[in-house]
Amino acid sequence: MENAIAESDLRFEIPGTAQLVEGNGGLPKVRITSPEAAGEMYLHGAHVTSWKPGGGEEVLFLSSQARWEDGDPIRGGVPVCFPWFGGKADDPKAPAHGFVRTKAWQLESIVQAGGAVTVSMFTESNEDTKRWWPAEFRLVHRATFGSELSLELVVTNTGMAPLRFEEALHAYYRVGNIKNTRLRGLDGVHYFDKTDANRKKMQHGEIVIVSETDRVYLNTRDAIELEDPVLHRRTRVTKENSLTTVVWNPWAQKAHSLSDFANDEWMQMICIEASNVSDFAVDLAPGQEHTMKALVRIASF
Ligand code: TA6
Repeated sequence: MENAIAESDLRFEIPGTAQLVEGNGGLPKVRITSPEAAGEMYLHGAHVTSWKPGGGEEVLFLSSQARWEDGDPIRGGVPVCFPWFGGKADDPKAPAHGFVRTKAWQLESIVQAGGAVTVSMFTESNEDTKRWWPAEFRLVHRATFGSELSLELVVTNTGMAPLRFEEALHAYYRVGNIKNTRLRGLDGVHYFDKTDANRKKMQHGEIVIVSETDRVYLNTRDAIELEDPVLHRRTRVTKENSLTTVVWNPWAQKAHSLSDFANDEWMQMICIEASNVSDFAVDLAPGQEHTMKALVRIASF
């Protein structure tokens, strides 16, 4: 069965620290229990679904209604969007956010360094991917679970032709109550408002979520800080090689329309997505490699 734990992957396990176990829906996952953090990453979509620094509170939001099936994305955690973001411009039938979040990846390595553990998974172009996208590529998602969460997305053009792609680490953060959160770091940045015909607007001051919010902030490398007075924590996301930041909360009505999302869960999450989308898609020459990185830190107050 494609989604069973591969015997050959057991060699990557680190006794007492990194186990390959059967997760929801029977999908295999790597479970991390290290001195610095606990965490989980599914081979399905190379999807990080849990990070608890210092064995403390969960930082990522995961829907109670998430689907755990080959061919479906997992609602919550960190879906990997590639090689396009949202709908595919020239093919309305193509899966939203690309095709790598809905399929099984392969385990490349599990490495412990001090109290942190790095799990690397990869996927490559094949006959299936070429049905949607002709390029030859290799994609690695490297997640380091420690007192910080580090996520690296490495794209290699393994073909003879140049390629262009969009990418996003579509992270869902758990919040106490979305109405009380504040988001800083995007003041003065232009964005496309997907709730208003993609009109181009400018952010003034901090972001307060008061309705459905779906924005692509443009040409920004800045760190983003999420302040949550209910959970008494600040979540700081710094980025490398990422020129767009997507901010999303479906609010009530959109939440109702999502079959893998409970009706009231919109109050408990916000997506902050290190990305390269829209006008900031990445061009890669044959043989070239591109690494986008997001680093997440938590501070209590
Ligand atoms: O990242 C924001 C967004 O592009 C929204 O437009 C919304 O559709 C969200 O992603 C979730 O997309 P999904 O395909 O996972 O339902």
